[in-house]
Amino acid sequence: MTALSEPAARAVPATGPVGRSIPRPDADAKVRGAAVYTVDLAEAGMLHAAVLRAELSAARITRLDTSAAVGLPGVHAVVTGADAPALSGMLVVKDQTVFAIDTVRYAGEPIAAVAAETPEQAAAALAAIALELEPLDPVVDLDAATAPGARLIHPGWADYEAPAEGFRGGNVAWDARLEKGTDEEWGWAFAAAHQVVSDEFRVPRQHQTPLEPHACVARHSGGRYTVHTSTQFPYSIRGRTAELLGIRPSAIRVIVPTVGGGFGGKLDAMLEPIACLLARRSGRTVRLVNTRAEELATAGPRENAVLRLRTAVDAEGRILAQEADVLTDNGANSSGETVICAGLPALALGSTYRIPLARYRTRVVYTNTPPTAAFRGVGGPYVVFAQESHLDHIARELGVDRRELRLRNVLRAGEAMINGQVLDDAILVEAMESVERRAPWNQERPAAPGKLRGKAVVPLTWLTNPGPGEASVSLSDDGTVLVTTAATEIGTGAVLTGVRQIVAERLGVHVDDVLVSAPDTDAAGFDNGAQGSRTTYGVGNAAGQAAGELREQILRAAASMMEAAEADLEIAGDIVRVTGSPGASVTLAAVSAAAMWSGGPLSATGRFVAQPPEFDSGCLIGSLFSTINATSSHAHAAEVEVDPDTGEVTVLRYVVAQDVGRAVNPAMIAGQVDGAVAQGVGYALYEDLRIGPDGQVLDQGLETYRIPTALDVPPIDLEILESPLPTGPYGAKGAAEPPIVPVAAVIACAVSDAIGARLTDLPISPFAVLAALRGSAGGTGS
Ligand code: SMO
Repeated sequence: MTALSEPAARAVPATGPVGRSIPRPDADAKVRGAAVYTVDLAEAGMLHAAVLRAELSAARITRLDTSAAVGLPGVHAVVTGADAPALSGMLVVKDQTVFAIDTVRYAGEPIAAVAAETPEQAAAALAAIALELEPLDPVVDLDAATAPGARLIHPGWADYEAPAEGFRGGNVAWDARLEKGTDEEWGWAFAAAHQVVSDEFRVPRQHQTPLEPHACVARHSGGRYTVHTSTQFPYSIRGRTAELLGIRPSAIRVIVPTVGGGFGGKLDAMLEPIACLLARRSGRTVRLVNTRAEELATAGPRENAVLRLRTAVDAEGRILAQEADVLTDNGANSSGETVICAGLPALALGSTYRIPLARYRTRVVYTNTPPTAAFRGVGGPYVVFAQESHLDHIARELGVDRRELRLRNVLRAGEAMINGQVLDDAILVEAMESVERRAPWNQERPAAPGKLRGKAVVPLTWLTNPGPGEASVSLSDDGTVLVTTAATEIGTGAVLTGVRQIVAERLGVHVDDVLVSAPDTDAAGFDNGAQGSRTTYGVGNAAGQAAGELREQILRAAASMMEAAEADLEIAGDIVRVTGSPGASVTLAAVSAAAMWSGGPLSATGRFVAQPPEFDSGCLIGSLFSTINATSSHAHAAEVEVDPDTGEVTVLRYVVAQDVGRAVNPAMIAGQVDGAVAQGVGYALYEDLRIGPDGQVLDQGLETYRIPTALDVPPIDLEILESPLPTGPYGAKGAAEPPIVPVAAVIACAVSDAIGARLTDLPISPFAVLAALRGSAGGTGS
């Protein structure tokens, strides 16, 4: 629930809440440590669960005997793969079971789980489980996994159910292609090209590292499960847990307490099926929380990838044709979003620049490593890193100014993106100009003695998740308004400020008088989750539509009470009054009471799903991601300083122009841009979730997995641009996800400019900088 309303009537604000930086109502409790997260939940008789995880990344299970563990003091339940044989997958290939059955496919894979009265008893029970593994040769590297004759990680891949059919086979879990242009056109473009430039890029895994790890508390009673969990997407938890347990989704109720961060990493069921199995077996409430080591080793990070680009350009640097071969790492199964996102690299490569001919192929590859999953921007940050570094390479080869090269190729409003979809509201050039006003490209700022300076600017088109959702709005007996939705506030403010502001604006009530229910799948209908910046946009649309209907109901009821015409009435704060005649009014509380006993309580439900734009479906093969919904335009610029003796990179200046359609709450948007740039700086310079040669995650804590701190992030100079989206609430588009997407690209290009050498791998560690400096005696110059 949001802040409680005050009982007294207050002055009506002169303008509505949309566009104002109202403070978030959850801030005080979060700052003081009073907010209750899933990790804080406790109840009498609650058991503590622990998971036995594989230490090898590839093995046959030759012995699994839990009998000694079952009899230990305080142990109430032990479960294994025999208790949960069903296959599931994140919407596509169903290749995952709760526990490894017969075969281990990644280090960290659950093999058994226990629930006991104390964590110590649970640990003792794990130690008493007899497990014997016969090692197999791990397949860890993407190129090795796709080489002819590679050992198959899922020999039975052909038998897996895949609700959407596409190309797959062997260690390729999914293969998505985009092909634009005939063989003849293709041959002509390469023959006519002034130059053909090729590059290969490699990026590691990046972990979302939410402060609150994955955590859940489950109980089973009356034939149903209730799960409190830290998630971005309660209906995903409900559906996937049910599939893994082989039961109906309606047998599971998911409730979401305060969430301590998600960043894409909390879209999937992970611990919930295990906790549910233990709750049913024990008849008790069961708590299961990841340790930080488990979080890093098993909670799906952004996938590592290899990208190979080859581009034909004319003498002025205009792109004639481009080829991309992208390998992304699914890890051992398809429990995360990596397969669904197989179509994304093609769209990300071709939604910012004019690319007349393209052959893009992305293969999502099985390896004996932990499954990968969504992280803010999904594949975008590495695709854009590769494309932008490649464009810089082209500019240097041709001797064309790097900013000018981008302006020559960047899409204008009305032009089509790579999938044939018209980019109708693009303001990419305006975004570049916004950045230019604040950080002029030709303004030379000298480096400190002994240091090297570099700069870069990158435009970007990004999307808003189009997924469905509904929200209900009701008028309470005291005249306040309750929004009931399964949409989840994961810390962005989208629910607690954005959606509330939209509802308050639509109704004409005080934003403080709009309360929002906590997500509960027994109370609210489907919502597609806090992903792809969809909450303010999609949930805002659904809740705004409901608020519009509720407004009509309120005015109708008030009109009959006041014997006035509905058209003459308006809602103003906590009253309904005759427009222009302040004396004649009734309170919303009185309207609620009167309506209650005549027509019944006042409430309405709104719903939204984006209608797909027209696009050229003929160019896509096996893509589950075919259109680019509710596009927004961006430009980022960075200036860096490099110490050539130590390889250290300092980001001196960071400038952002971001089109949000309409800024519903500018302060919340600025917060999202700050956070996204910080995560992008981490991805560019520090973060590398290291996988050893045998497939084990080497980083077991935040001592070695280096995320940025306040000292690493420069001040961010943001200009919010508004190119209103006709189908967005008050014109709003998604705002929270996109600002991470170009960060690694712009920093990498700036470092490359500073040192006069190309960089092809992330992160740009001091070692990488020194190696590039040494390898480039004479340099390519900038
Ligand atoms: S990776 Mo996100 O939560 O769309």
